[in-house]
Amino acid sequence: MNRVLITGSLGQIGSELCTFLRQYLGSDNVLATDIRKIESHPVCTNGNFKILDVLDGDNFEKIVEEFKPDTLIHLAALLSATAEKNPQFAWKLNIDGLFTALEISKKYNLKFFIPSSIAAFGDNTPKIDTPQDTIQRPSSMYGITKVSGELLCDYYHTKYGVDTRSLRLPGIISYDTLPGGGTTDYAVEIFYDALSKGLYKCYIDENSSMDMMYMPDTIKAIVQLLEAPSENLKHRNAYNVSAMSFTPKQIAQSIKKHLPNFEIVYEVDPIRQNIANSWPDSINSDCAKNEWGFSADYKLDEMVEDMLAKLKEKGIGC
Ligand code: AKB
Repeated sequence: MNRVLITGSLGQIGSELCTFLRQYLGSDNVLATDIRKIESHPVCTNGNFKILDVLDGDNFEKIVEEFKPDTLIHLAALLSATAEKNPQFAWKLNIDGLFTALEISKKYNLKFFIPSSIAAFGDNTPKIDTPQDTIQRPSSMYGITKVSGELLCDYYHTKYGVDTRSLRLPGIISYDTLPGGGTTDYAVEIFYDALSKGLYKCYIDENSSMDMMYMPDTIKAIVQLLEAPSENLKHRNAYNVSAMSFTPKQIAQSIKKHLPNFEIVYEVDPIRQNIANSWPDSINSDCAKNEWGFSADYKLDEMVEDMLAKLKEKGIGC
């Protein structure tokens, strides 16, 4: 990976991955793209940036021809809660967009990364210590696009030799850019409301356990996977990765250690709760560990301490 084009760069993962890769590879070697431009955003001002709708294949190809990347990181997608509200468009963006990106990767011989998700599992998947290879019958449209995406990436690898790689990401917790439209977003929102209001109304039931990972571990995992020797990757599309698994009640308890007056109340949203109920409680990341050395540095308490410190530095709650 020497020269990277990123789609969906203004999203939660894209914005931080872009900043990291500009430092890691040199700013000239990263092209950030997104469907919109935010004039004052560091992703748009601190390096190469272009507007790209991934459904516009001609423009996508033109941008690749001009920039000549060797790697495509494809992050443009709808997340689970938004996808459930607009399933037709979710299919179009998540699958047609992926198809276009894979066709371009085939034509220009690009290494390819796309996030899959814990959403690729469903009700009849083993919920605890979910294995790498297991039943995948998701019930959400987002999950359906993620399983289809895994299969498409496998197809392009075995049939055309495209170097596709993917991670089944859990909920990602970060302090830079807010997530948008996911089921696990509560685990980020809770920090903002804890600091600014001392109270969080949680839309997920207090005892619903889901896998999560802090952004520094997420960036590390994406880069490590992209740099792993191809021959080591037996489960390319996609690897289970998780750093911690907790319930709203458990994260609230951890936040209370720093903010003793913090209160959490529950107003469960049935759409997002249904999605959460269909996902695993905790997934097994052993294949990622064994095949390319995945490891995560942050568990719940370390993540909470760092999040609160970083958000205070940003002036949240002051
Ligand atoms: C979501 O909640 O939709 C995402 C995910 C787990 O893929 N954060």
